[in-house]
Amino acid sequence: MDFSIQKILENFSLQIKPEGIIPIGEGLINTTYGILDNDGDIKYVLQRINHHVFTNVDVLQQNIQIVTEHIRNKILERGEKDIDRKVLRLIPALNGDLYYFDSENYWRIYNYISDSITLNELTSGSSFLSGKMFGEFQYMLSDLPEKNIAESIPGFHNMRLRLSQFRQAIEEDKANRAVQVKHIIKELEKRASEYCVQEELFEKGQLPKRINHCDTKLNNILFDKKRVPLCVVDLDTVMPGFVLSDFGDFIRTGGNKAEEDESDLSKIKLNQDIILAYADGYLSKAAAFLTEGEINLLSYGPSLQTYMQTVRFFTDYLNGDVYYKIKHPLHNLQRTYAQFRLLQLFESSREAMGKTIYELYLKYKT
Ligand code: GN1
Ligand code: MG
Repeated sequence: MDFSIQKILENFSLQIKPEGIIPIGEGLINTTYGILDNDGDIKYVLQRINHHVFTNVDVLQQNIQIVTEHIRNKILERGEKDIDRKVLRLIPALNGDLYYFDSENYWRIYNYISDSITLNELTSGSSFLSGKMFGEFQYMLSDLPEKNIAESIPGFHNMRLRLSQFRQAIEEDKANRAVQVKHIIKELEKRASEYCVQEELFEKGQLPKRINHCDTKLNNILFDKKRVPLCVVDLDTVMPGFVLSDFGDFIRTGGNKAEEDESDLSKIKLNQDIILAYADGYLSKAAAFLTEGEINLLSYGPSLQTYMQTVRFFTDYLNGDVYYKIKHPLHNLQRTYAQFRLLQLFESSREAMGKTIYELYLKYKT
């Protein structure tokens, strides 16, 4: 094994002798490895934290510790078994910190959820269970005081902030790219005020803040081999925000028949069965704790999250690809086009979705 990795691992107390390391995961921000035992099985997950994105690693790790403990206690109270496959566990460094800093990079280790997989495609059954999973996740955190959890990225899902970053990127035009993409700028600007609805309602005192996962992508749920969800992962962005984040982002990724960065736009289509199943599962949990105002907003979730993601990929393209990992020079632009196409599809199905959501709400409301 690489000598420098070995040095890092020596700073944690592990229950195995690490025999190897392999890259895992497809995250666009952090870099993730599996640590192998002498049978070649992954036993721990090692991550290099992107500290340009998460600038306060102490706050980040503290949040994760609080959230995982809170959820662990909830699951324990219910008398469930197999707890270590249902919630992540941070392995502290030998000095007691929740990470190890090697004078250049920050590293953390989690337990590995054994026999788990991520899915690229869902069935309605697994989508329903995923909706329950994220609804339950939000519910379990709903009694955690908002002040206990800091914003690991300030204003992460704040649409107003994302738009001001977008406008700044156009103005600075660091990579000299704005002139060729004026048509997209226009399309995004046209929708700007419509998608700041949550911030506006919050200001008027009509929308609460609650703790959200803020990255409820399909690949942030681990499933067992029978496609039953086991555990919610990628807790870096768990923070106070608005309800649409967690409802919307899953549908953005799970409800799209194509990849997030699909280059053939004709392949981008909504998977209505999957979307309906997710909404059904989510509302079966969320009807009990969301306000009626939040329920009425839910149909905005998929388009709002897709709009936000379009703006973010596009902003990074204009800035010269400084945030997301890219695989080729036009990758962020390709992602922008793919997400924009998806946005248009969600926009045209929003009204029908609103009706469905309300029916589901009535079905589950007690
Ligand atoms: C990033 O690294 P990953 O894939 O978990 C991003 C999310 C985006 C996502 C787009 C901290 O998540 O907000 O939705 O890419 N995370 C951060 O796929 O910016
Ligand atoms: Mg993430």
